[in-house]
Amino acid sequence: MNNPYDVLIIGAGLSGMYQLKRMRDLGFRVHGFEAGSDVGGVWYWNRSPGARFDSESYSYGYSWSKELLQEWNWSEHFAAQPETLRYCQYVADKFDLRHDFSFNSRIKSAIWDETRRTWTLTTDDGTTASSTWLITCLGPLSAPTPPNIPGRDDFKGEAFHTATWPHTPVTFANKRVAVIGTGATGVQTITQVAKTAGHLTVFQRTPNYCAPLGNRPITQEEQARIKASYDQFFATCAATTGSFLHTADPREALKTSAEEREAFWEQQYYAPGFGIWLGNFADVGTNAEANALASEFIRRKIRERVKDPVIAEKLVPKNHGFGTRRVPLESGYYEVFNQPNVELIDINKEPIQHINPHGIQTNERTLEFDMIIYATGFDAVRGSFDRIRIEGTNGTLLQDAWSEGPTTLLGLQSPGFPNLFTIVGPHNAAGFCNIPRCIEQNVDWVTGFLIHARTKGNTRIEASTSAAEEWTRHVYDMVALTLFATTDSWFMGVNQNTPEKKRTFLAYAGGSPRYKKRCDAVAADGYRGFIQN
Ligand code: NA7
Repeated sequence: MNNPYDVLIIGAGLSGMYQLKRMRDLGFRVHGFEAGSDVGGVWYWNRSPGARFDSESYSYGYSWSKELLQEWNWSEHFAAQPETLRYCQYVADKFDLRHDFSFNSRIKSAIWDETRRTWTLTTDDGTTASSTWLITCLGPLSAPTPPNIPGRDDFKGEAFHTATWPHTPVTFANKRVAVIGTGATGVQTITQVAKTAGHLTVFQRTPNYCAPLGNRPITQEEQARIKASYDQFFATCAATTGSFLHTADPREALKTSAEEREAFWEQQYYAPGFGIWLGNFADVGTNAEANALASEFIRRKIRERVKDPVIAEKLVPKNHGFGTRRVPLESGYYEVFNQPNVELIDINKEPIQHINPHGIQTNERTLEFDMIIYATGFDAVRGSFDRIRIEGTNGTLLQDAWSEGPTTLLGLQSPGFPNLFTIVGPHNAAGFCNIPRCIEQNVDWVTGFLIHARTKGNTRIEASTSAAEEWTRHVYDMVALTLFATTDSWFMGVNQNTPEKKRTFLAYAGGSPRYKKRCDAVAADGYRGFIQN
């Protein structure tokens, strides 16, 4: 029996949109399913106040259409969520992408049939579709985790997780607002909510090393210069570790004089974007002593910006090193804590006991709120896979196959799950990347493989166990050269609200150029490590 589709895609974010376009342009019969009511993925869901890029806008958009690059005008160096969502919608309109997606269709299961060499998807309303190839474009941060605080559902006021923010306007004026969580999203939300809230209470578990974003509008002259420089921007991104416009300074902090270090950090701290993190001295991410010096610089900055030394001390990270978690970029975050309408609660000292209909009960106080905002993050990378029943050969569930940590080949396939490709899957460089740059690499590589299969007449591709084990070892070897594993973060698959998940590194720390080189070598060698027939 013929499949109605050659390729099915789950997700209409930046990966799904591009993957669908490539498949359709090449004449594959393709269809996509998306849980949201429109395209945009992360930018469709995360409408929380202050949500915006930490990548330079012009380094983020798709690179594959020169016409699109010239047509689209980013208004700011780091665009806000509404503009990025408009960008995704513009792309969908321009290339007529919605036509081949079913929206409001959350996939519940994906089942492999070995005899027919077919994947069958079932949506939450019972619709089914089958194809030879299945490509997941789920995004690494799309399984939100509201906190497991007793009584959460009893709260009678407004309550939102930042990743499922309402599509209708939310106001904070004269309201008593609580924000739980101080990761990148919490930092953006808190800064924005503090502007108008009657009173804001921030519940913090772990303070982060935040640094100024340095955002500003793009002037007309800059716009012209940006449009003339795209080739150069993308060439720079292709050569840097994380595909950002920033890359490590070859000097080492430990071999640089204290004055020179200080001057460099001072400049990088105020420079726009990730310069202070990704453009730091080469040893800051790998050597604990160098990292301690950089951490101390940022701690000093926090103490300078927060007037009350007791509050400042609560905001100073002490249990991990600078840059071992993703650095939240901010626009006036620390100054928020100088405002009389803002209170910071360290929940290590004053734990939340439960949520009641009117607010939050800590071990010391009963606090009343009109609104509670959960900025409590995601079940990263694995979570969106685990929320679908994905059944491979012999009925094996992907969730079980990855329970001790994922085993993948290039982060793009897992043994036992033939014909399933995972764009931005675990152990893929895209998890550590200025993500559209790595999405394009992932999509182009998978597309090349499917063209190869079509040419050869192959209808089954499966990562071999030995090749996947070798890649997984390499992933762990690479992260061991860095300081990332020294702390808990979503990179390490740690989220307080998913205690059942094993702590395991989920990205690839070897850098995008090394990753791409490896992918290209595998392809050049007839897709070595993949069993094809
Ligand atoms: P993150 O970075 O995972 O941050 C989640 C925050 O929520 C973090 O401060 C957590 O504290 C806190 N959290 C989580 N669960 C709880 C509970 N139960 N109680 C109190 N506090 C809690 O997610 P974000 O959305 O901010 O950012 C994710 C990425 O999106 C970011 O890296 C950018 O790439 C954009 P913890 O640190 O675990 O102590």
